[in-house]
Amino acid sequence: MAGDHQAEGAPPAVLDGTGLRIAVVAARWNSHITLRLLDGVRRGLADAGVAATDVVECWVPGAFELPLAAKTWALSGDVDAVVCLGCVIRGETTHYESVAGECASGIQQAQLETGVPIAFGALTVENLDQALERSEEAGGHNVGEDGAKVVIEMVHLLRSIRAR
Ligand code: INI
Repeated sequence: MAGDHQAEGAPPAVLDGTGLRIAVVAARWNSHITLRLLDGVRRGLADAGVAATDVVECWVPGAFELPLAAKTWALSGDVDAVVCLGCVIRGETTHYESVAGECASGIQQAQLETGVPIAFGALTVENLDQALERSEEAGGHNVGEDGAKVVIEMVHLLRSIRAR
């Protein structure tokens, strides 16, 4: 999976999701892809031991709206982390750079301002084939599954830093 790229020699991530509460925010735009990413998140969270009852899912119109919903979850105090899912395809829009760029920087801004891990599980791709390649079924590459693992690792990392 992508999260393992160039990880040789580095210590393994802590991927125990037991007891963690996670919000997933998915964009309705290109939902044929974001639904595949959602499957990946569910798989990644379940594999890490996150209870299905500790996962809350919601939808926003498009990738541009992901940061606001994610920040609202982060500020709610109800969840330990957020995974954002979207799909922006360059060929399908004249404002690709704006939607993709604002989505990415908004998510980064939200996690920096709140201190709550928020995964950037939004695909920013050239075409549909690339989107399909990054949202595969179990055993294949799925950026949603990566996002699930990323937030679990980051929750543990931030807890260990704060406990020092
Ligand atoms: N939103 C997406 O999530 N993906 C896209 O590819 C896309 N395109 O092509 O424009 C898109 N646009 C909508 C945008 O996210 C907002 O919902 C809209 O601009 C209203 O704020």
